[in-house]
Amino acid sequence: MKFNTKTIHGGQKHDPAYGAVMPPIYQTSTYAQSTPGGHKGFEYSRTHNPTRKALENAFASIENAKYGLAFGSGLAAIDAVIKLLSPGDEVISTNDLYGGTYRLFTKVFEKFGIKFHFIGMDNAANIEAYINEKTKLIWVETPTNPMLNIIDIKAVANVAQKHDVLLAVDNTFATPYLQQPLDLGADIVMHSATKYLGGHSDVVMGALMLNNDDIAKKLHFIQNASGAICGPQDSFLVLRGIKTLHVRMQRHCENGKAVAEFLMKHPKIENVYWPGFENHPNHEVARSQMKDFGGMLSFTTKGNDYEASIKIVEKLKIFTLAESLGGVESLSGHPASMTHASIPKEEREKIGVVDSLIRLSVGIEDEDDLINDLKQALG
Ligand code: P1T
Repeated sequence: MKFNTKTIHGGQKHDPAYGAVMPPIYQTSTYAQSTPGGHKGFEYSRTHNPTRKALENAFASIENAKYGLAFGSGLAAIDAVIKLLSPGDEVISTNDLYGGTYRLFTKVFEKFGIKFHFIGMDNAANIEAYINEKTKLIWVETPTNPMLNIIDIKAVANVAQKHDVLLAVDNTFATPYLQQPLDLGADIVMHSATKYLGGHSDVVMGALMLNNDDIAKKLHFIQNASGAICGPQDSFLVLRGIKTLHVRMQRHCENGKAVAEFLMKHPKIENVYWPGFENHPNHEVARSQMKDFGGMLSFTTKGNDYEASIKIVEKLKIFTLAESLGGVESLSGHPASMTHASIPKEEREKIGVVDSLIRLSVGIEDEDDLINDLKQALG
């Protein structure tokens, strides 16, 4: 089955009770048993729920995975992956990543004796210097949030395999429409399904997809034991969102390109970070591992003018100033004070998250309206 069919039918069966085409919302915490253990495969909704199961099957299908797991948020999904580790283990992570992931790693898990190295991974060869016998996991975001750096998944996977280290890829910005990290050698794919998979800014959810039986068993255990699951209503909404992922992504990419090219030519703009530009440092890698360049981009104003940047986000009308991304509507964000405020200023400035940086999640509205909105705000 090809991707555009999988988004609609992947892993799905019509409901056995009445043939409902859409999976019903099984709004139940528990299931009747005829005798202890005599049930129809479902006993308690933290462990399993038929609506969540339908969604997890869809998650697996769109990432070409054997297993899919749904969590109450993207961070809950990441939390489950780190719980595969033990005190003393080490993780090598990209240094440009969602602020909340950085906060989870440094403020929650360092306390439990897990060590994190945050490094630039533009060149996969950088990673080997940080690998030792305690290294258990490499954590990659690509494209990164918010600098849109591109990391060569295949090259990192080669390093991970050579040293018998797990590779997890946060595929939130790209979505499986653009890139499928498991096919490139990653062991685990993670999503903030809050973003493009849900697609309508109405749900907070996380996803993990993988092929390895043993790791899947461990993650299912953690999902049930820690209990950070999502409810059936939210499962239904994300399942519905996934059905239009391919058409939404196509438009996100078209509009993203138009906005990036407009900003690039604007006299008040200094830098535009978008992997579709030929002078983007890893443009060729993006071209080879992604189908298109996505709907996310960041930019700075001339002279790194903080005041000017704040004025722009205040004046934008169609782009709503808000946390999050990946919904049908366009959003603007100021990473330094919003999504990446939990990263110390010196650390974030090293990777380019300066005070004038604005991040855009380009939605699927009419391209002309989006450009005109930016024109008036910049004017
Ligand atoms: O918000 P949540 O569903 O828990 O997902 C966390 C997360 C993980 N990974 C990436 C790449 C993300 O962008 C996020 C969430 N990001 C935002 C809320 C944001 O505005 O960047």
